[in-house]
Amino acid sequence: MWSKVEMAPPDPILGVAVEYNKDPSPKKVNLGIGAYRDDNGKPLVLKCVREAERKIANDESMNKEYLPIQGLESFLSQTSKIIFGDESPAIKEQRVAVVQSLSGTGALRLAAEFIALDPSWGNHHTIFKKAGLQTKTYKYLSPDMSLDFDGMKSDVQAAPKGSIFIFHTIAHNPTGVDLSHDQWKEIAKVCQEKEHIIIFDTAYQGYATGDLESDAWAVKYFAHEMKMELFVTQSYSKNFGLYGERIGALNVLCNDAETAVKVQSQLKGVIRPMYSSPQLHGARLVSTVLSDNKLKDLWKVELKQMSQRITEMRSALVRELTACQCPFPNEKFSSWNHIVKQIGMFAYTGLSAQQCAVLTQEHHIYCTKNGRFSMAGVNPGLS
Ligand code: PLP
Ligand code: TYF
Repeated sequence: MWSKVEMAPPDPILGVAVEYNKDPSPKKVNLGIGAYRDDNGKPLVLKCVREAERKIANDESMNKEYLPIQGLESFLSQTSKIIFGDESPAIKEQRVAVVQSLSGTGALRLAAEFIALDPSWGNHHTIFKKAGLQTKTYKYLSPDMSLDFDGMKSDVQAAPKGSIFIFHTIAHNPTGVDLSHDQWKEIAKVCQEKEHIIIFDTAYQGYATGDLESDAWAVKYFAHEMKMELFVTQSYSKNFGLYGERIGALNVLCNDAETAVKVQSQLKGVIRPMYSSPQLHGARLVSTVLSDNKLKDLWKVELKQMSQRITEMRSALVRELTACQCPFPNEKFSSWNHIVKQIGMFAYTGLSAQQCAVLTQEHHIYCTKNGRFSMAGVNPGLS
């Protein structure tokens, strides 16, 4: 019955790890997946997470009952504050409908399902359908690796009224190129005029500046200054190092508290037939850390350490490439400095798929074919 099923292509990012694992060379380096590694190239479990796990393990009152559909209440109340800020008027006015999700990917999927389902957004539903459920891209990066702001803005402007835009809150993957505050302001104005629906995808909060507050600037500007209704997805994979726990959230910012209650009820309707209720452990870990000031401070210190190490590795890589007079990816480049200017977890090197293949075949360096290096995979032991 299933013999005619064709082989699905490997995931372009996760497939790199499969190839890496097959390579017997002791020199091999994995710059594929965006997952933090320490100075020795090893995965890192944060101290605050270990401490939270000990607390949970020793607490006999913590059972393993099912969570409610929307998730762990103590997690939900904390997670919105992380992105909108402790003093957020939107939270105080109870205008945020929030549900726990299977990390950032799950949150995005919930947002898409909600948009497709909500009858009051029939027009957007039609747009999705008319487009054959296809997505379109907007201009973002210039060939010289700077932001193509004019291109982006004109695409946002030219899109049909009420289009759905996904923006990366901070530390754009894969380019490492973000908008300035002034550029965000211009984009926000256009989005408001065109009544676009914005989904802020937040997978790297804390990884750009090392500071949670400043990394959430764009979301807070759209929410509090522009007073726009928004979707905000959150992932705790990177900034808590909780990759396998699959913990995240979807926040839907509404104009009033009454709407937020109705929206959350609809989100529960999306969740129930998909996976019934979310997982407990990751939510408990995050909420244990966030509700204990000592652990929360430790988290912030550890997050800063991770982001700083990556920044240092950017400089070190450029230093080494420059010292050995490594040729640039192509004639459009006159230095490797774009790697230092980029922020977040990745370096978008400008290397072609062919050049990446040479790196892998001749030097056992594994990266995605678009020339993206996960900078967390770089460490001082490699030079
Ligand atoms: N969005 C972006 C831009 C990402 O890079 C990632 C991966 O980290 C995600 C969302 C979601 O990842 P996860 O499902 O592991 O939280
Ligand atoms: O871009 C990355 O490396 C991260 C991790 O299917 C990731 O976002 C990669 C592939 C994937 C899910 C997450």
